[in-house]
Amino acid sequence: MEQLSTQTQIDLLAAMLAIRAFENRISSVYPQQEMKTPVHLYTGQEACAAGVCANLEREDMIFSTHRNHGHYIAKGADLNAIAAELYGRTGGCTKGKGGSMHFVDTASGCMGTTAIVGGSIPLGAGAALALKMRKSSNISVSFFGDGAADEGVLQETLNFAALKKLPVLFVCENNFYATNSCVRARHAHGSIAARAQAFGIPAETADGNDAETVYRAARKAAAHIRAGNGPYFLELLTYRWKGHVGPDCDYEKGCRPKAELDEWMKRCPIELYAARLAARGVISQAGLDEMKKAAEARVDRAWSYALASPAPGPEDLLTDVYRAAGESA
Ligand SMILES: Cc1ncc(C[n+]2csc(CCOP(=O)(O)OP(=O)(O)O)c2C)c(N)n1
Repeated sequence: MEQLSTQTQIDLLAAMLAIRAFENRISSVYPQQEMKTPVHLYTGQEACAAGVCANLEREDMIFSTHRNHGHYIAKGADLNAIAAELYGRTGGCTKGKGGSMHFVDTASGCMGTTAIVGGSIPLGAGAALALKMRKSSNISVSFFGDGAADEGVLQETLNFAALKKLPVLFVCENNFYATNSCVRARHAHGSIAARAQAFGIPAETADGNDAETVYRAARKAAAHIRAGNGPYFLELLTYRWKGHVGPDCDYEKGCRPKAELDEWMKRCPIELYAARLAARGVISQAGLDEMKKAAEARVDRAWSYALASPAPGPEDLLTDVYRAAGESA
């Protein structure tokens, strides 16, 4: 198999390190209760966002869910603005009105995230329809979880996307849990990808903890879509390390077995990939340490920006809520 360029390998690792550093920072400061938004952490799933977004151009669009931070960081969203959003500050990407689950950064193609489970699925297809009607060469990506795959809207959207050959990539990050409900208690059939195949959409299931496997699968998918062949579906098998919401793990509450979490933590996507790059001679231990420091420094800068940003005042309550007459969208 052809080796990825050195730059691509480094970029994949750097994206995962940035996501991990951002999420770790949230975990460590969250107990201070300064951050009033709920947070759904992405820790453990970094290879999915990094591997998919490395194949996207800035003008390609992504749509995400309540577990959105990783997708936005990998797609190149303004880190300062998303950190400020977590604190509800005016410098936030929605001026502090959205919080963690409602990031928007259109300049980087991060079009929006929704806390309605399954909501990102039709949004991605709708954007793809617009791209197609405008004869754009860009594509759109819907990220969602295994729980969202249980919503009827997935089948409706798959049918429409296949019928209209929309330039949309569906990425289901199957982390085996929807809140506290395990996939084995919900699904009669093991494969989520098979649902897309039933509509004639090419689909594959891949190891979502292996950045290069995700990258190659997404590269194939993006090439298929950009060539005008219509939608593609990826099911990425992965695992979240934290509880459904907040910085704690949830095995203590009996939500899932600790042994299962331990097994997945042994397959940390970042450690796996860093070890592979070290074995290939692409990075040294010192190089890895430098990359980690650079990720921390980016997060430090984002936090300084966020905390220096003013909180909105009462006069901001009704701004940006409705579009004024004559104002463009
Ligand atoms: C339509 C709808 N139903 C239920 C909820 C409550 N809820 C929020 S997140 C979630 C689980 C989502 O699981 P999944 O799609 O697998 O994403 P994950 O949290 O694993 O990333 C549920 C049921 C909701 N927000 N929206």
